[in-house]
Amino acid sequence: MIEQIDSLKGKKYPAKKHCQTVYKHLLTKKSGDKYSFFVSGEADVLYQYSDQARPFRQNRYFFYLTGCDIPGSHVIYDGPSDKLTLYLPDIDYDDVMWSGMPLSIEQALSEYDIDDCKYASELPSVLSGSDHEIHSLDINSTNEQFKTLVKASDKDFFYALDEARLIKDEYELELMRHASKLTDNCHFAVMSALPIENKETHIHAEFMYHALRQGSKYQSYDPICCSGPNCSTLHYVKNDDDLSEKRSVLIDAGCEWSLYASDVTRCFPINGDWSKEHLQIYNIVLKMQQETMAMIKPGTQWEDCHLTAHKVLIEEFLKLGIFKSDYSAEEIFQSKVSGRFFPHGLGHLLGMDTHDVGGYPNYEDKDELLRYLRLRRKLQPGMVLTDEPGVYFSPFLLEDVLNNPEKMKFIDKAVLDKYWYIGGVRIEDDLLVTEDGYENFTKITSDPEEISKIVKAGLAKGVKGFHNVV
Ligand SMILES: [Mn+2]
Repeated sequence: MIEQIDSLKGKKYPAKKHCQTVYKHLLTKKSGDKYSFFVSGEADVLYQYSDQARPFRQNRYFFYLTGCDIPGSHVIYDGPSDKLTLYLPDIDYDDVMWSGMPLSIEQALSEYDIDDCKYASELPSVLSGSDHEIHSLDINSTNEQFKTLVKASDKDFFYALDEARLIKDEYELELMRHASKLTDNCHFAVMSALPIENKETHIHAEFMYHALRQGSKYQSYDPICCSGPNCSTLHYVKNDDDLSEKRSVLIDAGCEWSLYASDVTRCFPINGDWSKEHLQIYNIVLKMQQETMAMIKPGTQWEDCHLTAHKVLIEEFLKLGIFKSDYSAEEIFQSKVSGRFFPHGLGHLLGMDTHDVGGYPNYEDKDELLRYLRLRRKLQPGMVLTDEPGVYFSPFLLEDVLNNPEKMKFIDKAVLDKYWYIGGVRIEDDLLVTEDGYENFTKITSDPEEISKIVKAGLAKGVKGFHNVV
């Protein structure tokens, strides 16, 4: 069931419209005009040798077509008759004692934006009685029993689903704005709670506590909570080191709301005072973000934004002296050496998946600056994406540069050595592409002075200012 928020009261998740949009995209790829689709949701799965279920995560394609997160459900959309039918799992009377009564057919019809609702036991006769092709996702344990009745793994069907999910409607955007708002509050809480945080684990706990209190039971992804040199590991999730002695903190975490994601990164100095080098790097990343955000509007090729971020990094590294001024910005850009300091993409699509569908990345790209960019297309109104430049000082990533005279000639090692302790800085906001620019969902400040004030105000409260000390 979708948790209600005020702006969506009385409205249903627009499943029917989603089916129609998918069907429209499918027909652009097919010569015929009579198709259906059949998609199975996830089922409850127990851990091996245990009676405990794995955390339930609904199949995103299924949810997109139904708005339903009941385990063991299926859906059929019949294109020619424009009819959407939800199939609920047959009632397991043994389970009612433990789990209570499941949603009834009548309740499902009033809750979801569907034309009809039946039980799954009717599926074999419905599927075998169809006179046209029925597309499905890949065959797995959820739809294995129907595999002879459907056409699975059709690339045109996946294309249609992904193109539909690419452009968010107003209902989806409200869910995402809400997820972002909760995430803002969590980041603010973490920045304010330094008196009780002396391990990375405490940062993680502080974020999760405020997420759950606000009703977000699931995170969009495992929070990345790191400090000092650990910040150079892009997807650091150990989150168990001491904060003491380290001066920089990076937290990349986002709440989920009704399956829709947010994805936000903020950095701050642990005592509220930016060190000289930390602030220098922070301001470079902020400039990379500001200059690329200013380019966001319909028609912009995302690769251009990504490469602009690299150019800002190079100009600023030349000013700091990390890159030697014997070489031009263009020579350094062509050498690709900036990719060792900013190895990931500038941003990715965001939706039900944190790295959402429709970006068509090319992980085989020969250009190492573009290889990990998860969004390789022009921006369109209704796309939601992250803008998340970063600068890292990773011994692992820089090892082959340090040992390669052709690349090392651009770098002044003595200057570089002053920055290792920071680990890395990333700033990440969630943005909607609008008709004439963008809307930034992320409101938690990224201004270094304001961040410093928030951290210091928290520190001034002292440990006694917090109730949740363990
Ligand atoms: Mn991200």
